Amino acid sequence: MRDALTLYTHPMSRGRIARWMIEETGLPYDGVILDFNTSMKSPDYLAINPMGKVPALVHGDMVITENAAICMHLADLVPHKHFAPEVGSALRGSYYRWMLFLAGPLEAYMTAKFSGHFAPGFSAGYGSDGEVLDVLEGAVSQGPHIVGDRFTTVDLYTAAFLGYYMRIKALEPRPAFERFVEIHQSRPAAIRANEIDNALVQAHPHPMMVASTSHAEH
Ligand SMILES: N[C@@H](CCC(=O)N[C@@H](CS)C(=O)NCC(=O)O)C(=O)O
Repeated sequence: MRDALTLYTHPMSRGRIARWMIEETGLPYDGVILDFNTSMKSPDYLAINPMGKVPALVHGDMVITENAAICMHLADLVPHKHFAPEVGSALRGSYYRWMLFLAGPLEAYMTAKFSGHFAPGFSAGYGSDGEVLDVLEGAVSQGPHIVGDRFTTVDLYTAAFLGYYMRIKALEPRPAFERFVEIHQSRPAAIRANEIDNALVQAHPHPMMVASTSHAEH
């Protein structure tokens, strides 16, 4: 029997990215909802993720944190679904490139933008003047898939990431971003994941947000 999978998340968090991915795999899993500032900072959870953040995935007795790592790991568990290009192929290199581009420069840029404090473009991975967004816009404008000609975890992570930041109004919508999100968020697993989290929002409100929309999250 496969080692058990447990997803620790909150319905108004970036844990929605991991939820969508785990729903894509079709693998059975347990979802554990943690609340901000309370159970997310409990000794029991800090023993799992010392950052006290969601999402985290426990697979057997192994902990995986960081959305990008969780998504790539889940893709590897279902190789027949081809969510990740073959190891060693050129496409695999491109897959790593974009996953890490989002997890690194783009996430750092969004955090800097939110706080209003940007590092000098010369040393910051995200460059200057929103270059990182222009580059991503170029990537999502080329077609429905960023890597190769089929849906991969890069498409999921990008669509979930852009959708998340546009919904919380931290990112100004661009037509190319909206189009890309719309294409991929109509996948049955994305719809299912949203329904699961939407149903949990009322019981697990975000301390800093009013849960008003069907896609509310933080
Ligand atoms: N880079 C992380 C970000 C995780 C993160 O910051 N999660 C936020 C929610 S969106 C969180 O758990 N915040 C609670 C806290 O820091 O107390 C990832 O992509 O998994």
